[in-house]
Amino acid sequence: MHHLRTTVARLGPLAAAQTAQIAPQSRLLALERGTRTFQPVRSLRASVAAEPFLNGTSSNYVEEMYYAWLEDPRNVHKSWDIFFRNANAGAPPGAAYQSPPPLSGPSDGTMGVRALVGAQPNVEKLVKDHLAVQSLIRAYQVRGHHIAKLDPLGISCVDFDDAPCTVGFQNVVTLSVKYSLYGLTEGDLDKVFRLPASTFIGGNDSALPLREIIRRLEMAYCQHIGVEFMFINDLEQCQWIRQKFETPGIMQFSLEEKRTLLGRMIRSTRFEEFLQRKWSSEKRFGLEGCESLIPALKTIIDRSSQCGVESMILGMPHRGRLNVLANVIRKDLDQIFCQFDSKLEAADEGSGDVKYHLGMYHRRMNRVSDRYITLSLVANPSHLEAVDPVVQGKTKAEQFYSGDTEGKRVMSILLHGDAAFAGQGIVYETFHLSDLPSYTTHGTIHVVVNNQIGFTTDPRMARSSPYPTDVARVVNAPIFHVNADNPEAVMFVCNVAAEWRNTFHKDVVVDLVSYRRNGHNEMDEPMFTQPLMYKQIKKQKGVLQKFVEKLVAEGVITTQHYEEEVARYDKICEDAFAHSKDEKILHIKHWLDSPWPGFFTLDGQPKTMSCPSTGIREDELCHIGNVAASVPLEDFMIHGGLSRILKGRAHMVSKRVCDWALGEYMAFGSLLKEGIHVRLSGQDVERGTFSHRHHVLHDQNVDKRICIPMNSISPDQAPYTVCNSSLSEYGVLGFELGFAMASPNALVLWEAQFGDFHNTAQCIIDQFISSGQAKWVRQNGIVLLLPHGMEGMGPEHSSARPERFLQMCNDDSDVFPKVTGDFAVHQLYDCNWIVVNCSTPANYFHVLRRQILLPFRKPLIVFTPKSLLRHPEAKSSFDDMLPGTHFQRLIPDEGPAAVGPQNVKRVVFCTGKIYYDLIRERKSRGLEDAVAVVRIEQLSPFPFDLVKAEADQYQNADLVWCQEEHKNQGYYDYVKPRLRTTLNRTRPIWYAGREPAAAPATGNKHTHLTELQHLLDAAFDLETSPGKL
Ligand SMILES: Cc1ncc(C[n+]2csc(CCOP(=O)(O)OP(=O)(O)O)c2C)c(N)n1
Ligand SMILES: [Mg+2]
Repeated sequence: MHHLRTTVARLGPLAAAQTAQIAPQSRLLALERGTRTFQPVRSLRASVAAEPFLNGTSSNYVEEMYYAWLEDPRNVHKSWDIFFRNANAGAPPGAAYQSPPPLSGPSDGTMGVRALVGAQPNVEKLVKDHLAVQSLIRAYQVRGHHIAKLDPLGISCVDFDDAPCTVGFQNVVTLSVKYSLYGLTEGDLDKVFRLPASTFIGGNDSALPLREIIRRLEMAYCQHIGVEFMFINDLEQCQWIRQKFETPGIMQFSLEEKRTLLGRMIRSTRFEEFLQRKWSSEKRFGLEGCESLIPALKTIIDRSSQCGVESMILGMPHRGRLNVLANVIRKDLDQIFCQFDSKLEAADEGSGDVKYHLGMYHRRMNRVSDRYITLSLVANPSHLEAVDPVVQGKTKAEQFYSGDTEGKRVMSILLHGDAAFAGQGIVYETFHLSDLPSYTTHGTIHVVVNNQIGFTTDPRMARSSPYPTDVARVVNAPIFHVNADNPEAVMFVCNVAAEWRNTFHKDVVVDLVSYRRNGHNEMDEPMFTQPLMYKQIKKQKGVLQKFVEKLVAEGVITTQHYEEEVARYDKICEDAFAHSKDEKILHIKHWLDSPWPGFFTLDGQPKTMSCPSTGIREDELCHIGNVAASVPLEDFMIHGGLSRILKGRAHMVSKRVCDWALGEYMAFGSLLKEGIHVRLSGQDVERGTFSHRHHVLHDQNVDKRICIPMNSISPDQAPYTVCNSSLSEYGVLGFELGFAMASPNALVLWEAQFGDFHNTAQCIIDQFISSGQAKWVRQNGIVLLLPHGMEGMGPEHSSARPERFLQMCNDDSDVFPKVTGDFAVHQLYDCNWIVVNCSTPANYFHVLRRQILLPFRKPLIVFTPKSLLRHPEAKSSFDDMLPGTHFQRLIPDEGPAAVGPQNVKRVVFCTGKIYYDLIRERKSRGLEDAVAVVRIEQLSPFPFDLVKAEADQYQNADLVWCQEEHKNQGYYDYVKPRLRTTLNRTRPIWYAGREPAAAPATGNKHTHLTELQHLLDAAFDLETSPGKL
């Protein structure tokens, strides 16, 4: 409507014929631009009040008339013709937009504004009625879901008072859909009205009586399905949805479809009943009250498979998970049942996990599509919704590896609980990844098990939005609410959802409005907190029973057929139960969600227990270095500052040295050349927060023209992906973890802008990265790059919180390990993750390459530098990166102290950047003979063997641990017991560092420097021993 008004306002002086040539184009343009097209803001505020029929829902109709008139003034009623001519002639709002002229009036189009006054009432009513019908249709499309019968209990607002949050479907009902509000009367019900192009209720008819219009709209929008979609900006998408729901007779199913649906409902319902009979006191988070979830998922899978999808990756919470495993993924029932046997011993190492968290991978034939499909359910922690971005990352990776650039073959399905979907911020973060080029999975189907309760909290206290699904509106995802007590309606919306995803490749939400028959788990008493709701639930007939009665009444099945089907499935369960007793041992490996074929031996072990040298040939170093210094595209104008950086790189190559950025380039480039995909993701990683990386070059003259030299290393290299992420940590780290899960043959790195920001992704770190292998026997080689260092920048931006990562390491602080064979590799194999703080570019280069050259995968946490990126001494020679070289877990002192160890009075152990402060101070004090500085580069697993060798070498020296972090932070608590164990408590070890503190660093630069000097004084004052560790 704004378009009409502004067009009228702007083109006022033009004649209608002239306008007609211009307007259709602008209309087309608006359509083409789709969701990102916004109409210009209206400038003439005064006329809004003066032209009430141009507002709101009637705008559609008037706009249509207007466009028809623009094409040919004879297309519309004379009254409209004159109306638009007057508007174009510049009639002032108040006068021009009064009633249209009478049919009998002057009709040559030259009528003046005054002639509009005194229109005949019957014409006025005709126009108004048409407008009203348009508005009515639109009102149903926009708000029909408010009065749809979505709640199977029918009580959703019964006990909802006037709490600030108006939740519950009845509360959002608006009377505006009642025709009387539009000035229509009983007498108009049998009048025939033309239907606009924005509705499909007519089928083949272009006009219908008002009574029938309302009936059809009620059928489409106000029964057991509530369609929320009119906020979508794209007109084509809106039309598509209207067609799917409004076309008369569209919601009909064949007998076969109904019987299949019944079979699925029987499985879903009887499975829960079986578990309840056998293990009545076990938690299983049953599906009772939302049994139609199973046919819902199966419909989505069938339809998607018919559309060509071959692999589906699912993420879901506890509710109904065992049922999904049994009846959707088709995990063997005996495997599920033996999980209930607490006496079975686990065959695999690690903690394992409870049965409703485990994952699963299965390939099978889909009977409906006759095509093979792979289904995987990703294992997840208890933390609700945390798995969402992980599923998306894994899906993206599978799309990437299979060359599925449009998401036609691989897709994700995410299940949610109503309380978690509304409450957890990660849902929002995940939605915001959905349309970003390097993160999109080309549409996810979300299914919400909306049982109208979360544990003991009802929606009035759980959210501020009417629906639990409102978060999906931010990405223009259509939302299909459906009463889950109507399995046919559920199946219908699931079909539409699958078709939507496979047509537009955008997210869609199915909201299964249901209830929870039992307490939160089977042991819980729900009457404590929801007495009225549960009184109603106790009266509620089960959905299967209702459905069977309906089918019997319709003559689709007989009671006998139903009973036979039930008996057949019950027998399947009983047989599987008997079989499950034969199991002697639990294999968590049978629950693996992401197998890596060929990477391990057949029994799942690493193929070797050694790691080759991570060095590369000099010519390769030179070649990669030169690529890093070049702009491989012709006529590509880069920024002058960048030219200097590239020249600097070329200079370094000629001098056979690397700085940090070049070391990283060498690692990435060489792996790419060896066919390993490298993916670096995080905020501003393309350039690098500290402007050191510059992996994406931008043409200074052409918008969006970029060049990624890393992809020009060799013609048969693997592709390099470097992507600036959305401003999210939790979502993006979860995504990259999922990406790394899909294949062991990729180096996947997530970089935090500053290390401390990782704490907003803490759940991914705690629940997945540090403990994932122990819980789910699946390995992951993700790399976290966490800029860290006390540089006087204040409490924030300083610490990546090494203490937290170290506290979660599983190496035993009190046991000096047996040093045999390839100890370093064995130690890595046994650990839950690797934590390093490299002090040289070469060591950083090696540790990145080692990630891939190891015969197994472990997460790698790297504390990365900030000022060291440009520190003149933090450079490495090519000699340290050649074949035969490797990652150094510990770097011994190589100066005068090491030459005469017997003269050394003190050994200072340290890690990371403080090393450079220490050697500067040592030099200025002339203590190079007397003090050895030893760098522990791999903090965890702790290099017990190498630390011991160093301590043994300096028998006459006292030993100091020095760190720049506060004493209650950094590495202190981790290294202390390990140093003591290494020294077998025969020698004391002292501490030089900052005092304990609440904040990671001071905000005052001067204080920072003073603190630094104090700790250096403590490290080098050989007369006084600093405080004992
Ligand atoms: C992040 C997180 N916070 C709290 C919990 C504890 N918790 C487990 S289930 C649950 C209620 C979930 O409600 P809803 O999402 O509606 O799922 P439902 O159990 O109703 O299917 C809560 C609070 C959790 N698992 N995860
Ligand atoms: Mg719930």
